[in-house]
Amino acid sequence: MIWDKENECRPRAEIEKIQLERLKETVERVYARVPFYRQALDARGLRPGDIRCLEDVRLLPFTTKDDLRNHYPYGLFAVPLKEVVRIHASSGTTGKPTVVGYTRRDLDTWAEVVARMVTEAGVTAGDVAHISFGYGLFTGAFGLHYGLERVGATVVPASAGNSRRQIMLMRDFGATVLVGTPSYALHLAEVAEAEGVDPRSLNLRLGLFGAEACSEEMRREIERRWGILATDNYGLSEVIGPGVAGECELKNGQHIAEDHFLVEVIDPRTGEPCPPGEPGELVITTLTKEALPLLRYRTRDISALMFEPCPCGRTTARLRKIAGRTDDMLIIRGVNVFPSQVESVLMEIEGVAPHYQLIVSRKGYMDELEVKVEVTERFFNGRFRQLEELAEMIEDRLETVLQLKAKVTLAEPFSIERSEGKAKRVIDLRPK
Ligand code: DLL
Repeated sequence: MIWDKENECRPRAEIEKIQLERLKETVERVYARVPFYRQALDARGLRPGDIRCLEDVRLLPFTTKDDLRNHYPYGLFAVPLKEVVRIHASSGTTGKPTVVGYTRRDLDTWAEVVARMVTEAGVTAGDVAHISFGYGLFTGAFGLHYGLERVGATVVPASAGNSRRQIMLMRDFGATVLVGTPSYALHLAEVAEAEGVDPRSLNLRLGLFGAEACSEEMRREIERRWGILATDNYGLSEVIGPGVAGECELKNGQHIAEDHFLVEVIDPRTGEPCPPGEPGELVITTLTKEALPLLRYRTRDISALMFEPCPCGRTTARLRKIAGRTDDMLIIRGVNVFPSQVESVLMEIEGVAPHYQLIVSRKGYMDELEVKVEVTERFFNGRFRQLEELAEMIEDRLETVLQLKAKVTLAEPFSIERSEGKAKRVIDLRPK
């Protein structure tokens, strides 16, 4: 099923024509209404009329999370607060959150792009969708909620927390779709098993997972434990929330809502565009947002664009699975390490559970990486020598992939803290 054939299946040339029209409108709008952008364009000697083709987007200034923070809370809004009907915010790692606003039309757009995305994954009006994202300032729950309602699914706004109750509700209400973070989905499977409930015995057939990175191996584990099809979807609050891009049932890249978002891929060091298909930092310009239009927002997420036609019939460009963020990239003894690389190694090893942490510390002048990973119950009850061998084997494999020696610590089952939202995988103890 395709939710909005007209907008999802246009020939490439038409998509680009619409993007250009909307880009011009957006630049005019922010120049007239947002002093920050007027100054930034003036400083470059640019006028809105200078944008003549899509490539001209490169003339425009970038926007960063710091710009939003420096104009906390409403300084980049392009409409008076009277026209804003909803506020969300994303928690920063430090200090104040990043605040985003929506007009009535923005909320309508949001529900539309999420409706497309959930239909892509296979949701229909016949589904019962259990939302285990936390309701609140985070965009995940409300974003999925209104999109799922729009397609006519029966929405259960369970919110996060109280995992045993979640299992009961899913079972009693006959949930067919689970919405949440991939790490929480795994935790819920664990809780179900501990309660003596086989996750596969529930009615669940589909998972809509997003808001954090999830390796292919982790996805397979979720699919196996729950007996479902697990799809990945991507978004960020600054741009709208969930609904920017999502996988169809073929799980072959995430279709971008290109009539609403213009996505570029740049080299994060130089700011120059990457050659087509090459990975780099995603930079997103909103094309239809009213309350908070953003020019060239630096997402810090690393991915690549895919333009090959998808057999599902949609013609939109797709995002390759997010490989990590430019800022969760750890540099350890000069080596770039993404938590996702470690995850891929761990998930291939029998005897370890998909719960792990990367602990980075410094001894003298040397950075050290410790990978703490839980072993499964069966292994834990085994012989000491067997555990030692397991740790050594993981160390070897990590070294091959990371080109770096890491110390592996095996932890008891269930000893690493579970998260109900985004998992915290990295503990960096190095002095700043
Ligand atoms: O996480 C929006 C969202 C909610 C997306 C629910 C999908 C589902 P923020 O809290 O602002 O918004 O965090 C955005 O989360 O820049 C990525 O680093 C990361 N992220 C989001 N989706 C994915 C994904 C929401 N599918 C930040 N894969 C983004 C990997 C993701 N990382």
